[in-house]
Amino acid sequence: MSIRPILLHPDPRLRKKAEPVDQVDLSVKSLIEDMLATMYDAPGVGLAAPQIGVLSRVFVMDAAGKDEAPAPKVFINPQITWKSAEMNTHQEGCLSIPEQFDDVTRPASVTLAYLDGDGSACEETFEGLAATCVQHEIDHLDGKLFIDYLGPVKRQMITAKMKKLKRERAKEKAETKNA
Ligand code: GNR
Ligand code: NI
Repeated sequence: MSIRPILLHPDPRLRKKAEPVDQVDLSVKSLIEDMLATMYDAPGVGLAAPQIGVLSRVFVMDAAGKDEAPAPKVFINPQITWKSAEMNTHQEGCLSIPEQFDDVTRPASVTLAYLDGDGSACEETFEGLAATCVQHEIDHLDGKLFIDYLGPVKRQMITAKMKKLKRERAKEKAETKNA
């Protein structure tokens, strides 16, 4: 089990469509272990495989509250089979776009068909933060980021900030190596 580096926007791997998983084998189970460890370490409410550079249709989520027991959930090949007409606006953030938050409006409730970590077929309806999160994660599997829902000015501002952050991180890394 290992904590993997999370890719930061802009990165071409965050813009690709991920491929379906054809078999929930040991390599997929190992990927899931790494994704859960990486999500809890970050910490985040969810993490999609493309965020660690793996272009497979897998995401993990734990939407339990602070005072609740951990509730790790695994989603393989998720598909939205129903969306509520009712919409909900939630402030979103993303581990690939650190420290940037903005409101996104999405269906308030969605039903997903997916395989769980054992490869069993499941169908489940989500609401509240979990509904927002599963839609945010499925977007990652399609190369989409929450900033794509914002206007072009906000999106470009955030992208410019991220480019600067990435330059600073690269510089710090070079300095520690040369120290
Ligand atoms: O940790 C996360 N919190 C969050 C808050 C509101 C809406 C979506 C999310 S997902 C995010 C982790 C992440 O980037 N997942 O891809
Ligand atoms: Ni994200």
